[in-house]
Amino acid sequence: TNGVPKMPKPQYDPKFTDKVIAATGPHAHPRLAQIMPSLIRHLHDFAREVNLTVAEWSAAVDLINECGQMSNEQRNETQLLCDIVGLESLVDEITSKMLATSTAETPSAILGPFYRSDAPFLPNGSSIVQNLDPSIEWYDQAIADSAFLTGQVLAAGTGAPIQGAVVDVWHTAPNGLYEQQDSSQPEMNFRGRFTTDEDGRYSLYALRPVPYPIPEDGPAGRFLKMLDRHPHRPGHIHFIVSAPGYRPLTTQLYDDRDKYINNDAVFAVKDELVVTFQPREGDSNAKWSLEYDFILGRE
Ligand code: MBD
Ligand code: FE
Repeated sequence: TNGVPKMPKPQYDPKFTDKVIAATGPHAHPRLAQIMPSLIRHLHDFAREVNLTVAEWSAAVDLINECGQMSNEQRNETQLLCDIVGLESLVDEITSKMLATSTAETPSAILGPFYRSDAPFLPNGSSIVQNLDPSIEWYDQAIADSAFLTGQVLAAGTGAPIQGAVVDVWHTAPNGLYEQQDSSQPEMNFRGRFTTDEDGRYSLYALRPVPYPIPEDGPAGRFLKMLDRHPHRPGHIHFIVSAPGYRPLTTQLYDDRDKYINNDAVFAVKDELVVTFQPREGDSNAKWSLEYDFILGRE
């Protein structure tokens, strides 16, 4: 194809990779000693397979450096770079398969780059939608998508409700922006932590989520464009559900109305996490409702 170099197959020193692997010392960190031979072998095989040039390797180093430079506690660009090559989803899947104690557990999904660990604790039945006002450009959509979310946090195996579990939830505004990406939103908008009652139940008002493009204003987005890929994620609501004695569950729920449900730019959708919002009658605060139980595995 045009502009792409042909691939001659030079001969390389067959002992080079073994020499690099053998440089690891006897007192190396044990897990690193276990995994580095594989990483080195795959990296070297990859570089030889594609005849990676110094210019290309250097461009990759620049890309990763640029990701690191623009990362902070509110946005993790290196993580986003991993997301678009499916690495965060793959690692999440490996981890949950390694640690699951029961097939009943709610499947996990990736954290993503926009989590904030210090969302406010709010009472059950309150709203994570702050200062909704008709002057906001997406006001009408927020009303049309207003949703009541409820469900129980349950123990895998016994199905017992877990009292005092924390449901940490976050999603974007109808403009597709998380509050820290959008100076017009109040601090911590669409974020909150809810503590389950004696029936293990949480409840809150939120919005049906909208599809949105992952940020294209940084190196990860530039890379996506170079791959001729779209940036869209299906509408999703993030959750971290935690309780003492149980493994914390990081997951996302996806709205089945979404056209990107089978075409997620970061490859995080799982069938069990796709939900159907139901029309809600007799509640002036919500046009839709969703009931979803989270099932946690033992630590
Ligand atoms: C997101 O909002 C997100 O949830 C993930 C996983 C990646 C990029 C943006
Ligand atoms: Fe997200």
